[in-house]
Parts: sequence; C-alpha cells; structure tokens
Amino acid sequence: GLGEHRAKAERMYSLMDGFLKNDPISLQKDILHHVEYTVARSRFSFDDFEAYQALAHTVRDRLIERWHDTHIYFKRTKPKRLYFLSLEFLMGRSLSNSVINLGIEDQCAEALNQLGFEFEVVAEQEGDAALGNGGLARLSACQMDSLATLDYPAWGYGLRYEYGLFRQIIVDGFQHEKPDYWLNFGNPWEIERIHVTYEVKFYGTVEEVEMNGEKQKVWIPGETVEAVAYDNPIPGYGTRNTINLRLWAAKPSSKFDLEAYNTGDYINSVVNRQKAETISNVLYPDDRSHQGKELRLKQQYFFVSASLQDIMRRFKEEHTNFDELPEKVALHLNDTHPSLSIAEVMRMLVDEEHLGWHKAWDIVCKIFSFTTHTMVTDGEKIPVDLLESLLPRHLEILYEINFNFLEELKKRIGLDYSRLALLSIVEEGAMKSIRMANLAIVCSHTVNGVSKLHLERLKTKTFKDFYGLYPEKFQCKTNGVTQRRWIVVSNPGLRDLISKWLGTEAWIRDADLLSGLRDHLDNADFHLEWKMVKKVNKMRLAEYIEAFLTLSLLQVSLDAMFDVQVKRIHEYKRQLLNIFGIIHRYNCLKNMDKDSRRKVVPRVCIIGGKAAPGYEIAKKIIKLCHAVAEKINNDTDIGDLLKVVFIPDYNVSVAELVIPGADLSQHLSTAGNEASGTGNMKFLMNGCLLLATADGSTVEIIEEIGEDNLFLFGAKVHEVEKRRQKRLSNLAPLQPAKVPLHFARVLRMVRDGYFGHKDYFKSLCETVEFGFGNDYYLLTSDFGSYLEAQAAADKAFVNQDKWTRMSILSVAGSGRFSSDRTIQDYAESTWKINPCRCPL
Ligand code: KOT
Repeated sequence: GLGEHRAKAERMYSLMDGFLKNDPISLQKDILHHVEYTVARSRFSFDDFEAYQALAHTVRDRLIERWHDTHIYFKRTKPKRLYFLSLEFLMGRSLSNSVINLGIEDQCAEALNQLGFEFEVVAEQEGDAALGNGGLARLSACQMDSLATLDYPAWGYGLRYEYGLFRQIIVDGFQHEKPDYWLNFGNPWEIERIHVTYEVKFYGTVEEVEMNGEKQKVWIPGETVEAVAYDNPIPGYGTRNTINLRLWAAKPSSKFDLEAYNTGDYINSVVNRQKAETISNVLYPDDRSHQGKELRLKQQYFFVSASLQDIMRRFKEEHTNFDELPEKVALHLNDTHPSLSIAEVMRMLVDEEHLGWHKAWDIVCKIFSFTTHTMVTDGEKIPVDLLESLLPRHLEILYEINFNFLEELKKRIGLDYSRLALLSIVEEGAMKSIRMANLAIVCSHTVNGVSKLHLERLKTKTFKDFYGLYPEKFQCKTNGVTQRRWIVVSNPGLRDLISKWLGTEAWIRDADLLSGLRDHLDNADFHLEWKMVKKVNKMRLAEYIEAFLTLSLLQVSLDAMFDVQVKRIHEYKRQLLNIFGIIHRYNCLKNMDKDSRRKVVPRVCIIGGKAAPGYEIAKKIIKLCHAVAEKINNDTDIGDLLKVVFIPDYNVSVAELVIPGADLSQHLSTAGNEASGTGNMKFLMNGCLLLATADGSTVEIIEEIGEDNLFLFGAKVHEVEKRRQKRLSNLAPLQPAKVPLHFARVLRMVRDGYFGHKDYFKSLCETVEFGFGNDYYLLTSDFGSYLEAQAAADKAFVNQDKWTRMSILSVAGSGRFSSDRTIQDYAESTWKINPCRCPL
C-alpha cells in the first residue's frame, strides 16, 4: 500500500544521500586513491597529467553518484522526456566545468595545493572533446548544460567519433590537417556500457509476407553492426541533476563471427570485422557541405537506429500503449542530420509494432521538432541510389510519406505541379534525392529558427512555400550560450567582479540579473576593477601568443587594442574583409608622419579558425593572413602600432583563453548569411565590444544594448539583393568615387604579389573581382562602411572611460543570450516538458 511505498521511497532517498564527501581532505584521499589504483602511479610521485587523471576520476565518481540519483528519480516520476538528437557536440574540456557545476572548485584547488599542484595547471592537461565542427555543435553543448541546470528530464544522443575534428597545424603559413585521436590517453568522462548494445542493420532486401491475413513488409537486412553506449554525465549547476549524453560507438556484431564459420575464410572475416568500426571512426570536417557519401549516411542511420531502439526500450519499460508516446517523448532534430529518425520511427511502429500506417503517422507528427541552422535553400540531400542499397525499407517509407503528403497537398493547392515539385520531399532530376529539410518540416510539429532574422528569412525565402502551408509551425528560438562555461569557467576574474558588485552569485543560474551591473555604470572603483580584470586576461592571452608563436618572436603590447576574429573560415564570414582592412591600416601607417603616428591606437589583430580540408578558398585566406602578418610584423618601421597574429588550431579551450582577453571582436558576415552566430554572445558576455554587420543574432544584441554600444557597419539584409544586382548590371557604374579606391589598392597589392605567392592568391582575388566571382559577398561595397566602423572603434578606445562604459553595458545586456533562456523557451513552447528536480 501507500505506507510501504513511502517507506521504500524514504529508504531510497537516504541511500541517495551522497556518500562521497566533498571536503578537501576527502577529495585528497580520493585523488591519491586514483593515483595509486586507477592511474597506477606511485602516490609519492606523479606529474601534472597524472594529477589531472586522478582528479578527473575523483570528480567522475561524484558525477556517477548524481547521475544514478537523477535517473532513479526520473524513472520513478516518469515525466515526459526530451531526447536531443545531434550528430555533433563540441564539449571541449570537462574538468573545470564539472568541478564548478558540482560546486567543489575551492575544495579541489585546496586538495591539489596540499599535494603540490595547481588547479589551473592540472586543468590544462586535459584535451578537448571536439566531436563537432563549429557553431551548431558548440550550441548543442551549451544547451546540454542548460538542460541539466534547469532540471529538465532530457537526454542527449550523439556519435562517439574516435577522431574528432582535425587538428590544424600551420606549416609555412599553410593549413595542414592532423588526425585528432582524442581517446589516446583514455577518457575519464565517459562510462562504457558494455551491456547497452543494439544491433544496427544495413543493406538487404524488402519482402512482402502474409501476417494474420494482412500483407506486411519486412526488411531482410544484409549486414549487422553493433552499437555500444558510452555515457557522458552532464552536471547541472546549483542542482543535483546530472543528465546523460549517450554517444554510440560501432563495433562488429557477433553475427560477423557466424559468417566466419560459414565461409571458412577466417582471415578475411576478421579483416572485415574491422569495417564495422569505421562507421563511428571519424567526424566529417565539412562545415555545412553535403557530399552524399555512403559512410556519412551510414553514420546517420547508425546513430538514429541505436538511439531510437534505446528510446523505445525505455518507453516500453515505463508505458504500455503507443498512444502515450506523444505525451511522454519529445524528439528534437538538431538540423537535418538526424532526420532519418522520422522514417525509422515509422518503420518501428508499422513494421515492428504493427500499428498501422495512419495511426503511426499520427503519432510521428506529434513527437518531432526541428531546428534549422542555416539560411541557405540548398540543404541536405540524400541520393536515392544510396538509400536504395543501404536502407531499402526506409526508402519505401519515405516514398509513402511523400505520396501521402502530396495527395494532401493537391487537395489544398490543386494541381499546381511546379509548386508541388518544390515542396516534394523527393527531388526528381538527374540525381534523384531525398530533401531532408522538406522531410523534417513536413513531419515536425515545430520548425525553429535560431534568431528573429533567421526565422524571418525562413518564412519569406528559404521555406516560403512551407510557411504558407503551415504558418503555425514556424517559431523563433534565438540561440544562447551558457554563462557557466563562457564566464564562470573561462573568466574567473570577471565572475568574481560581477558577483561582488551584484552582491550575489545568483546570475550564474539567472543571467537576467546581469542587468544589475548598470547600477554601477558611473562608479570609478567599479571601472578600475573592470579594467584590471580585462588587463589580466589580456596578459594571459599575450603570454599564450608569445609562447605559442616563438618562431616569429612576437611581442605584443598590452596597451594595444586586442582585436579578434575567431570562427570557422568561410567566404560569407568575410575574414578576407578583415585582412583587407589590416592591409589598408598598414598603408595608412606607412603614409603617416611621426606626429600623426603618435595618436594612433596600437592594434593586435588576432585571427583564428579552421578551413574545411577541401575548401580551397578558405585555405588561401589562411595563407594570406600569414603572408600579411609576416610582412607587417617584420616591418620595424611599424613597431607596436600594428601586429597580426594567426592563432592555430582554434577550438573550445583556445576560445576560453582568447575571448576574455579581447577588447574588440569582429562578426563580418554579409547580412542575411549568418543564421545566428553565437561567438558574438560569448564576446558580449566577456565585456568585449563588437564590430559587426546587422546579421543573425547581432540584430537582437542591438535591441538589448543599443546601437551606440557597438560598431555596426555594412549593408542591411534588405539592401544586399539590390547591391548584388547593381554589381552585375552594366547600367550602374561599378566603381563610385573614393572608397573603392582604397579597396582596389589593397586588392592590387595582393594580386601583384606584394605579400608574395602571386599565383597562389590569384583565385582568391578573383572571388571579389568582376567578371570572375563578382564579389558575391559584397566586400567592395561594404569596405568603406567597414573602415568607418574601425575608425569609430579606434576613437572610442582612446576614451577609456567611454570604452569601459560600453564594455559594462555589453555584459549587462547579455542576459537574454544565455542558453538558459533559449532552453526554457523550447521546453515550454516546443517540447512541453517540465522540470524534474532530483531531491538533495
Ligand atoms: C552545418 C551543416 C548543415 C547545416 C548547417 C550547419 C551549421 C550551421 N553548422 N553550424 N551552423 C551554425 O549554427 C549556429 C548555431 O545555431 C549558428 O549560430 C550559426 O549561424 C550557424 O552557421
């Protein structure tokens, strides 16, 4: 009865009363225990890396405890769960983040201290988990942190790539890629679940069989691979809740072994086993280009199949009737990459659970939501040929979904074949293929954009026709980033300063409180401390630059403005505009007399980012950056007035160092190209001023802090199309007066070999020249406005009082860009899930 139930609950809660203690002595004991028994080193002699491993395992134990408690609690309360499906997560390092979220940083630091170690040094031993490319993947990581912190009953699902995003090394100014074998020294942050495995099937044929007098399709697969779960605990901040990021690794199925006996070809079958593992071997390094490769499709399905088997198993453990699925399960598609899930759920419900097509379809339409991260119309497509051989049953299901969709559509819009062709999930033509975005939109109850501007573009351009059909599906969920990692972990000086002046640490769970900093806007002491924090961060960054780039013996001045552009290299992000601006600045300096030079604000221009290995133009941008740096940095006449630094191998941990040390950051995408941008938010939170176009989420940053507190430039979204037309038409003069003159001069310098490598840079120059690339991203027409914004930044920097006010107002206005706000919005209006807080 009830009493028995209560007694059982009480027993459980008392067991849940964590038994690992968090005082420095207990932590120290555990660290030494792990040095001896996990790392297997003598507790009398171990180095920084071994100290890292031992501390990591000490923290891991505590995470596991909370992880268990959380999951027992979820199992008991059976809330509606969110499953966040993403092929990419850029987690970065875990130690500092975990220790902070567990609230044991001081204790850990003290425990280490007494053993003769320093926490920061130990934390730096950890390598990044880089299982993703860029913005989309880091967003997933920020969102996991918010889901845990806000106590949502959520799970993340992803792939455990053995090789994460390639490491970038620079040789002679050229990018080279090195594999990132990140699991080399073991990974203490994952728990291998050798018993949580599922079979994933590929290839084969579809046959029709009679079952209970009805015809039923069955898929007879040709190949089986096993998926093994690796769990990565995600601790919330200020809560006991610790959720799970479950990543799948491929391993050969025991079915492979059977074949070996059958064919007698032992050696070959062992070699073949190896092939299974290649599925989760390596992350595709292309930021948003889809190549229709079979291995990529295999990865997607492997991920989808394993995750959905796991999700369905859990659902069936807790519930008996599939009608309950929409009340208990929300499946979120992070871009189109996991959208095969739709066909897979249909297959499971129809072929395996025998639900009947219409009933299954009804359920499917209630459980999926979808976020798109791109402005472009030309989205992910899967060639039908590939699907036909790899997933024949799924192809049939996709055809049937499309058939039903088009039939419905005909009833609504009539036989307008050109429109039907546009909306169709199947693209006919030379290369027949499945349009994943169309599939996701048709089957999801919500389609989310990642900024207001992005949503507007989705409605009026990218998915205009779909918006006409389903206006209620389209929603805006402006991105956010977690202030735990982007302030608390990466900028401890600012964290302390904010907490001191707000008189509370509550902003770490409620970023809106940051607006309270405005109360101290004119306080001289506050200003002084604020500037001091920035200075210390600039010192850290300068040390890194000087240590890393010893080859060029570069020294940077702390009085200089640290001007930063770090992100993936893309033409639309216009790193080239930045470099052209630098060359122009150099020209101006060269033409200045001594007197004028004295008034110049010294600059350190920092650029960092990876180019996709096959993206030639992006690679040339990196080389140009180095060529320009070499010329300028070695010009003794220029001295400290201008330095150019390329930071190699930009990743999450480098970002944690660079962002807090930046004075100015650049976000230069041609308006209408960056769906949101999240780097801008990280810089904003760190009191770095933005120099940016009115693109993506920057438009909303302006709403929060006002146009006066950043340096805005360039064509607005509505002007871009006109300017492009103008560039191409013969009627309008191509080169109005003065400003393009500067641009032309800079371009000519690069083209004529002023920075060497004339032939190599030719095709790069052509992207902005007429009759060639036609300057699609409008560098020419934005150049004048860009230089004006740069001049405004110089001017503002001279007035340190004004600059500090702008910096304070940036942080004070950053509350809306916490991923906590984004996640709460998703939870309430898209997923319909409630917090489920594990008792302490
Ligand atoms: C990659 C492949 C296909 C489609 C989209 C992408 C993609 C988009 N990868 N990263 N993004 C970025 O996602 C961020 C988070 O929403 C945005 O802030 C940013 O604007 C996107 O470029």
